Amino acid sequence: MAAKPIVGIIMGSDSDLPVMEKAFEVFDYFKVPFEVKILSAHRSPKEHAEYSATAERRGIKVIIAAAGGAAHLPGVTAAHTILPVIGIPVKSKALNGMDSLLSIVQMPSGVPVATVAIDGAKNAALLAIQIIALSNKSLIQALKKYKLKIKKESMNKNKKLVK
Ligand code: RP5
Repeated sequence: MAAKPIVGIIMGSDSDLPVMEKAFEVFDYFKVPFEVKILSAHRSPKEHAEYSATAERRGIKVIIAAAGGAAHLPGVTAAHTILPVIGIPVKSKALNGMDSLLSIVQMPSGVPVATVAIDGAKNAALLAIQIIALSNKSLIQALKKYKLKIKKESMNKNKKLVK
């Protein structure tokens, strides 16, 4: 039987999926079970509200919400839950994602959304894992190993570049 998801990943449209693949890879690497839903705060508002409001009692620990343009999805999600919400601004055609970024990062005081870079799905997943690791010793060890791995990779690459 598949493990119960502890991370909820939502996005406003299936057009966000290619950006989100990077997050799926990170969760697979750390063996963190996650679920993925396409839910829009303006196209399917009732379904989105229901999902956000019930996530905590279903065992979800962190929600990642990706959206582009007038990207209200992460903020509206945070309005419905006490879970930490990480917003990913998806690069938009008209404004290159600056609209998405500002819509997500400029949440009014009292309803926070942690915001990563435009198309920053990998960092969103790592941040979610770091939050979950606070109460999960094996994830702490896995994160320490991961830090060492990226340090080694970076040093090896730099050795080849600099004499
Ligand atoms: C947002 O509008 C989605 O998150 C997506 O980034 C953007 C464009 O959606 P589509 O027109 O591609 O469905 O709701």
